Amino acid sequence: MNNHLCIGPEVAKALAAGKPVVALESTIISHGMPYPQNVETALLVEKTIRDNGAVPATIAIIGGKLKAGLSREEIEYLGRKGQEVAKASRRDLPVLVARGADGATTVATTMIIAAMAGIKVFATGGIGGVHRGAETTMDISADLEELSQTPVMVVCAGAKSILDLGLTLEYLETKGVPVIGFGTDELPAFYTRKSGFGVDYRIDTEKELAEAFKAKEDIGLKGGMLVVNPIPEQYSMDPDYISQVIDEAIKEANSRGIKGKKVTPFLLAKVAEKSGGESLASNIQLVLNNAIVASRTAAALSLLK
Ligand code: PSU
Ligand code: MN
Repeated sequence: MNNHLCIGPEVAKALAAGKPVVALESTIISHGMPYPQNVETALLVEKTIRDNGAVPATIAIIGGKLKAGLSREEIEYLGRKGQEVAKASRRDLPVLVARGADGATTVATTMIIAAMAGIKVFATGGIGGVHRGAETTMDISADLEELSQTPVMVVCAGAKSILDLGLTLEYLETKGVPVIGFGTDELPAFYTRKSGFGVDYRIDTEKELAEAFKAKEDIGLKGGMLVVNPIPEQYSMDPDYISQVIDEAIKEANSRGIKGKKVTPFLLAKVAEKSGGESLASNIQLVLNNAIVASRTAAALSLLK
């Protein structure tokens, strides 16, 4: 297809055989969690996907190649280098590829590379969105634009309230992105199962998720689909506690004048630092939970020919 794309052998084999494949992002590895939990989690997510009948394709840019399916060594490399690896969203692709550089792919870039490779389902933790105060900063994640144009289903645990969740939903509505609650009528807020905001549709089975995605493809509608899957009850956090931590992190970002692509990693790191191990443990569990739903959905989709 293009000589910049490099599909790992296990992924290529699964795709050729029409077997289920689930894409995974790498910003969560390099910028979303500390080492070594980032590497351990990335490998555990891959294992969970295999245990649920699909093949994992962790996506990243390595030496300028758009990789779909990383080796254990490559995951270890990205995890160890952490923030030194450039966070790569859509606008970063041309220069990183031309320079033969490395990049940790965000939701947007992971969707782009997944679609190039022919992967339809992608599991992650949280997506980017419309930031609080975006009416003056215009800080709106490229993830939302990507969801409106690239045909990949993204399974996440909603969005953290480092974002303005109401405005994020409005933006997705404008862009025509279906927001589907998996077993819920409410948008989950990453660490908590509830946010007070409703979703467009509630779907209770992976088979029905697959049917909705297939219908979108059949009618030739461009763009993706956002599935929001609440964190399992036993790992969810106290809403008042986490919202206080997030408010403090945002105040600190504002007072330090953090801007552009640094905003989200700064807030994620601050929240993790302030809430310690508890939020990291929740974060890991919700990603695993999303990997299970994504694997089963990819499996259901592979049967709908
Ligand atoms: N939100 C999270 N965890 C993450 C991210 C967002 O709760 O790891 C990462 C994802 O890779 C997402 C990116 O695509 O941050 C969004 O960055 P920005 O807001 O700069 O578009
Ligand atoms: Mn931004």
